[in-house]
Formats: sequence, C-alpha cells, structure tokens
Amino acid sequence: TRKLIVGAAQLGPIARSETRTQVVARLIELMREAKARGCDVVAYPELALTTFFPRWFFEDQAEIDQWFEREMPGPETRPLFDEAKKLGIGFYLGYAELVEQGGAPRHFNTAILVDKSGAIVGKYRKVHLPGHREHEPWRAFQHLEKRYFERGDLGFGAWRTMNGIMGMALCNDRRWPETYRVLGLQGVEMAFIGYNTPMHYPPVPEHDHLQGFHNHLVLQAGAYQNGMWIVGVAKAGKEEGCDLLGQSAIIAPTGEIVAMCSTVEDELVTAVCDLDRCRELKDNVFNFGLHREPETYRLIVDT
Ligand code: CDT
Repeated sequence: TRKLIVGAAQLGPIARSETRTQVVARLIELMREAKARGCDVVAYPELALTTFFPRWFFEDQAEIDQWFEREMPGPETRPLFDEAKKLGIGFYLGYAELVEQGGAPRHFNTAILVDKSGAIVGKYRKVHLPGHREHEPWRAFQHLEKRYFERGDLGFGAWRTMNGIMGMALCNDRRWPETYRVLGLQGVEMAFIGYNTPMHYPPVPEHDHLQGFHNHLVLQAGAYQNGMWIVGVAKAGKEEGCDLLGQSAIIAPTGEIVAMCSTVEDELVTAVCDLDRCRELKDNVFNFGLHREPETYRLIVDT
C-alpha cells in the first residue's frame, strides 16, 4: 500500500494589516505540527499569504499589485521553503502571482506543489474565476476575482510526486465537475483544493445557509466519481467583517469525509491516505476505459 499522511492546515482570518512575514510564521507553526503528527505533505488555503483582497474595489494598479507575489519563494516566503526542506515535508500553497510574460504583466490566482526537498514540482493557475469585474456597491462586500485575475493558462495538470499522482485546483473550481474529471482522466490520486468561501452570497442570499452543504457535496462527489482523495482547505472565520466557511476536510475516494476541522481558526487535521484505495473506484464502478461513453458527451466540449 502507498500510505501518505496528509495534513489540511486551515487558516483562521488574516487581517488586512497582517504582513507576509506574520502569516508565514503561522504557516510554519502549522507545518511543524504537521511534521510532529507524521505528515508527508501539508495543504494550505487559496490566497494563503494575505487577507482575501478581492472583497475590496481598487482602481490603482500599484495598490492592486501589492497583494501579489513577484517571486516564489521571495524574501518573506523563503523561510517556509527552508522549513519544508529541513523537516522533509511537502506542501500545497495558494497565492496571488504576478509575472512578466511576453513583456506584459500577468496576474493569476495560483497554487504550487512543493516536494519534500523544498522544490516546486507543480503549478496551477485558477481556471474558474468567480464574482464580477466592476464595482457593485449594492453588495455587502465585493468579489472581484474577475477584475484582478486572468483565467489560468496552464490547464489542470497532474504530477508524479510523493509516491503518487497529484492534482490541484482552487476554490470555485471545486463546484465544477469538469475540474475533477480532467484530473481523473490523468489518473490523479489526490487533489489539493484551497478555498475562501464567504458564508453570504450577495446575489442569492437564500443559499447562505447551504454553504457548508454545497462545499462537502461537491468535494465528496468529485472524490467518489473520480476515485481520488481530496484535501479541501479553508481560510475561515470572520475576516475583516466577512464570515468565511471553515469545515476543511480530507475526503476518501469513496466520498467519505475522514477528517474535518471543527473551528474557524488555524487548525490542522490529518489523515492516513492510502493512495492504492483509489483502485477500488478506478478499477470498478468508475473504470473509465470500460464504462465511460465520451462519444455521448460531445455537447460538453462543443458548447
Ligand atoms: N474564492 C472563491 O472562489 N470563492 C467562491 C465564492 C463564491 S462565488 C462569489 C467559491 O466558489 O467558494
């Protein structure tokens, strides 16, 4: 069996005034706890280095750019990489990425996978950007991901590392079945998905009480229908007046939740994840080669 001990390192709120250095100290504390509990890899949330800045409308590009990382690792994040290497533990981290590509600045909502030697082995840029592009003052808070980020240009990758096949996605991606299926078609055995999910959804507040249900509904269905482990990790709690969902969870390929956070603060939950258990699904009810009928699904990609 290929048993991997995995930690979901949920973060409580990050204040707008909190520095990267302060946040990285929190991440390192969770990483040390993960190591003490035997973890091979620890997963952090989406945009884990700062407060969830798309809740505010900014027009000045310099003000926007200060939320982004121009290098990874950079001076403030290097201690996290050094600690990972020293402890021999991998990690998944979400952050806002600013790169020069073709002479132009590009902004992405990004996640990386780092192996036990502290080397970046995979990068993912968020595909399904939620929210809106313009200032909408009627909302209690903004959700301007469509303004601040471009759609990810790397697709959904799969990486052979840590004795398995790993995948990544970010937050809103988890609501879309195509995300998991594209990962599943590449044989992914464990997907890491960080999120920042407000409890209040301004366009349809009738669904506010369903945030926790919808989160687990999609993560559990994605795990089961593709025979993969899923590690869903929240930034949680009341952040700058906005309530964010917690309930970070590690989900087995059967769709069962095997570990879940019970606070909305910095909290680590761990699970022993046997990657060979994916075969129970991938070789049987969801044996894609035997049972999938892609000819019948053309509408999905043709529209
Ligand atoms: N960060 C992120 O993608 N959040 C969305 C919020 C709901 S849509 C405004 C989510 O899917 O959880």
